[in-house]
Order: sequence, then structure tokens, then C-alpha cells
Amino acid sequence: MFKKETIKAYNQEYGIADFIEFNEGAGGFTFVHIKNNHAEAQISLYGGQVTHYQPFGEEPVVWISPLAEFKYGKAIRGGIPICWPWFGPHLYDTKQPQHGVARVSNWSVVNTCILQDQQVKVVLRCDQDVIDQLTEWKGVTLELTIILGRALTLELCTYNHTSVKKSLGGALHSYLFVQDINQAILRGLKTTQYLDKLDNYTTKLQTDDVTLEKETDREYINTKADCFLWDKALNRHVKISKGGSGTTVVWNPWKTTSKQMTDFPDAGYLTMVCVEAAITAQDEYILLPNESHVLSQTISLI
Ligand code: TA6
Repeated sequence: MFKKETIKAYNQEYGIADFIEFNEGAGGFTFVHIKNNHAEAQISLYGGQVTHYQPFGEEPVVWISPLAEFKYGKAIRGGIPICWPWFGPHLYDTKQPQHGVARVSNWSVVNTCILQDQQVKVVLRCDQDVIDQLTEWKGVTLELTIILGRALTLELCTYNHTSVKKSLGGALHSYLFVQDINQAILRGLKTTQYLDKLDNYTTKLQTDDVTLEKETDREYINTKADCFLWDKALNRHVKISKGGSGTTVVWNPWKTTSKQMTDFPDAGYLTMVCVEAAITAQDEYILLPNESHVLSQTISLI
């Protein structure tokens, strides 16, 4: 059973004055508040999920739903959900949660430290009891390293300590804030093929930069490209780069689907878009015995 540390114990062992502080937040969850001279961020230990990222003097870069439910068993809507060890529905077991178990599990703190240029580093580990209940994943460990510097970097590291190869999936399912979706352009995917989930996963070609004018749910394949979200209304660009992933998922639920989600405002689609570093079912990574894999994403204002 996951041992729930007290806030005081966490601050004594892993807190660092002026940079890292643990506190109790929504839903009674434990949050890590991190900051430096560049930005601040917040991470929920439930889900190992970044729920806030805001460079000083700027609007938030990461979007969180004002209707997000902070309840065990439910994924927090917004921020950067950790989808692991599969993306989307489980291949055959309908009882398993969409997007895997990591985002609905408790995470514990492994290490905290300050690097050069006031970079704040936090390392979390997913509850091994939960992972071990997945027959095919027993003995595999999962850690998340979060580094807050001039950018926000997440490194999701899967360690296969077993003697059996694993078919790994997942995503860093980043919800990005935009002032007005109608004035946003996502660059970096022009001439890239994508699977259109809303059209039976038909393969299509992205002939121009991506604009969002309707419900959009696309898996851009065979791409390691950096993406650039141009928020014209805020007159800023967000750079999203990634590692360990060949697929970039772009999602905006638009009007109808927004209304169908109880933890998502009806007009929420107007101020967010998901740009995800993903390993999807068609892009699975075969993790060999005693091998590790890092899925990473770096988000920054440029
Ligand atoms: O990443 C896109 C997607 O797979 C969409 O199809 C939609 O289901 C979205 O994830 C949100 O999923 P969730 O389980 O968090 O509601």
C-alpha cells in the first residue's frame, strides 16, 4: 500500500527553501510547489502531474481545467497527464483505465536538488504496487524527472528490470494554454502524415501549418520535430520539443465534446490545445530486458 508521507516529513527531507515546498492542495492531495528566478510550477503527487507552469511576467503556459476533479481514481483534467504504459484504451482489457495507470496512481519523491542557473530538479517514482498489479508490467519501474529552468522539461523513464521484452506505450499529454484558439497556429508538422482518429484513423497529409477550427484528434506519425505554438492573441510562441517519441498527438475537443466532459468547461476548448509527445499503439517501443527508455518533452517560451 502506498505509504502517505506527511507534508512536514516531505518538507524536512526534500524541501529546499526558496525553491521547493510541499503543501496540501485540492482534494487533499500533496503538491510540490517549485520556483526559481525564471518561473514557477506545481506538481501533484497524485498522478505525478504538472498542474501549473508559469514563467514570471507571463500568462500560464500549461492549461488546467477550472472544473478538474481532484479525486482518487479520476485523472486530473489539464496540466501534463502521464499516460503510461499504454496510450488510449488498453489493447484488450476494457477494465483497465484509458491512457494507463500512471496518471491515476500515487507517486513518491525520490530526490530534489538545485542545478546550475537555479534549475530546480524533482524526481518522482510511480507507486510500484500499482505497476506490479499489471501482470505484464510487474518488475518494471517508472520515474519522472521534472526540471524547471528557463524551460520546463519532463523526462519519463521506464526501467525494464525483467528478463522479458515489453511493448511500451504512453504520452506526455500536455494541455497548453492559448488566449484564443481561433488565433493560434501550430507549426512544425507541415508535410507530416497523421492518423485522423475522428475519421477511422484514416492516414492524411498535413499540407500546411495546423490551425484549430473544429474537433481535432490527430496522431502525427514518424516525426521527431519541434513544434511551435504561435499564440497571436498573446503575441508569443511556445516551443515544444521532445525525445523518445515518434508520434505527436494534437487534440482539441471543440464545442460538442467539451460539453460532454463534466470536468471541462463548455468554452474550455477556446483556450487550450494538447500537443503530446506520444508512443501510440502503431508506434510501440519494444523495451528489451534490462533496458530503459526515456520519453521527454521540453516546453518553453521563445
Ligand atoms: O490525446 C488525445 C486523446 O486520446 C483524445 O482521444 C481524448 O480521449 C483525450 O486523449 C483525453 O482523454 P481523457 O482520457 O483524458 O479524457
